[in-house]
Amino acid sequence: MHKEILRLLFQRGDFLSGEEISQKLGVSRAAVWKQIARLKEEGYEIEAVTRKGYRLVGKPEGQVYGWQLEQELQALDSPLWKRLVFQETLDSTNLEAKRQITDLLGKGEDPSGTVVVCEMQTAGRGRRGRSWVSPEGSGIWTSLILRPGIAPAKAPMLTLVAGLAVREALQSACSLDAWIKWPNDIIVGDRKICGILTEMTMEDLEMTGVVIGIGINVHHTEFPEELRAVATSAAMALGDRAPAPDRAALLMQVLSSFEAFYKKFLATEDLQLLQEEYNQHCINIGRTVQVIGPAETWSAKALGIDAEGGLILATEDGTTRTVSSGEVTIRGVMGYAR
Ligand code: BT5
Repeated sequence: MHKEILRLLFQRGDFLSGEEISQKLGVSRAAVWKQIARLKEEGYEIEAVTRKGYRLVGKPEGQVYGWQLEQELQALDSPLWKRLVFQETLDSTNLEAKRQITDLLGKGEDPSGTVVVCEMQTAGRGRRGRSWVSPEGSGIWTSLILRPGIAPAKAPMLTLVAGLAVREALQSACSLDAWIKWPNDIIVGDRKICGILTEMTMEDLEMTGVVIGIGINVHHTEFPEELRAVATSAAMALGDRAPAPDRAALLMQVLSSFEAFYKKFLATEDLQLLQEEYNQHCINIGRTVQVIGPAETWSAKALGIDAEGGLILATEDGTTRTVSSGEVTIRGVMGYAR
């Protein structure tokens, strides 16, 4: 029952009388009082004022993250993002998104516009079987479900659309000087703050859905040894300058930025209208990069992306070559990105 009281207090956002709570839940005022005491013991700060009632003033962030997301998604009132699936723990939000697609299509419902979010992933995934470190409460672990009605070969371009959205959101929500590292990383300083993994679901050679997985490090103050040199979080990058952003607010910013870029993508079904903006914010452009292919590693200068999201490179022998994201990995010559 104490969680019910918490939900009521959270939804009200102001004072709620003991009388009203007891009526809503069909319990005595004394029972309400007892549960309020229990919530306080669990770390919730609840103000109690005679004749006004109770008000939630402070909360352990993680515990109300799901409700907050639900409310803020409603407030966003977006024609694109319509449904939230929140779970404390998931293997991977991308896997859950794929399960949602199968389940909902099986019931004749449309899964597009679903936003899957969790507090913690036990099997967070990167590309090519790599793993994504996603501890509890530290980041935004989310997967967006879309059914754009495009050819499957065009779906990887949505990684770049999402990259633009995350970069813009980090800049506008917390003034972080964020850059895109082609094709799927967001970088602050020379370190990775976000990774994006786009996957498709297929049935009988038809694409039934696209899942855009986004992991943003927000509250981390440290990383496992193997990531220390390459990873950062909003909290670490901001340091004493500002508090880390509220995860729900940052995610809403990502969703609304995505919506605007996605509209432009759908207008041409490629990146023509986004190419220029992408190149402006892509850290690799104008720099020499190491291109790591399956058989060889070579250096080239990155000139920009083409309308399909491929990276156009000026090679050392003076020719121009375009590589696709499925084909190569790139690194800076000095460090991870630069
Ligand atoms: C990515 O792969 O960068 C895509 C990561 C996508 C994660 C999201 S979280 C929500 C959704 N659900 C999922 O299961 N996945 C998505 P890739 O480019 O392959 O980079 C993976 C590499 O990044 C790893 O091999 C590590 O070196 C590094 N890495 C792992 N966890 C990290 C973290 N939290 N922060 C920065 N780097 C990390």
